Amino acid sequence: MLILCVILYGIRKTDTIMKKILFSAAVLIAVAIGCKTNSKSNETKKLEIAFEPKSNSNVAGTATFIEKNGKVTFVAKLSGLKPGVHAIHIHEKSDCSAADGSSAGGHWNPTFKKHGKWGVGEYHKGDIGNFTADANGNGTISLTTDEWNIGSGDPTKDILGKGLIVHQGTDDFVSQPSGDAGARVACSAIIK
Ligand SMILES: [Cu+2]
Ligand SMILES: [Zn+2]
Repeated sequence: MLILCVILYGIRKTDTIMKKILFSAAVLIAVAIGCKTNSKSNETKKLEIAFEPKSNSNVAGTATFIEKNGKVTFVAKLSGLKPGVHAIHIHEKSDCSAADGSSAGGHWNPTFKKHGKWGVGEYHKGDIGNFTADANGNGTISLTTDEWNIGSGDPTKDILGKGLIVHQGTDDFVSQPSGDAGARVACSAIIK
């Protein structure tokens, strides 16, 4: 009887250990799957585009959009500008064919708001704002936002198929519909 009990106890103990091993394995597999799923949503998307001069300017430069963890970091580097403050916006079309850049259309405004300044009242999704070109005509602007993404297909966030425009003048953030920023001196299609 005692021997039988010892054997039964042994089996139970082994059973418990087996359960623990199986449970640990299940946890490990779950964590592994979780990590894999996570790494997929953390995937980085990168888009680098070049500006072409418009309105008889000599403006050149590049812009990069990097999407990571649900946010897009945008950096534009420009040269050949008139020293001073210039507006930069995302416009509604990726068509830079017109000599004056007008083919890119108006400001990208998928949420049907007024033109303005980000974070202050109403603003267009394309209202990046102003940046300053130094005495040599070089300027840089960067921002990180969760209001954009690259290629999700969500019309209120997806920047693909739009156009990036740099202006001769300054965005006053008030004038409608585009901040009275003047001629379009550079254009870049936001496409892959
Ligand atoms: Cu503009
Ligand atoms: Zn605008």
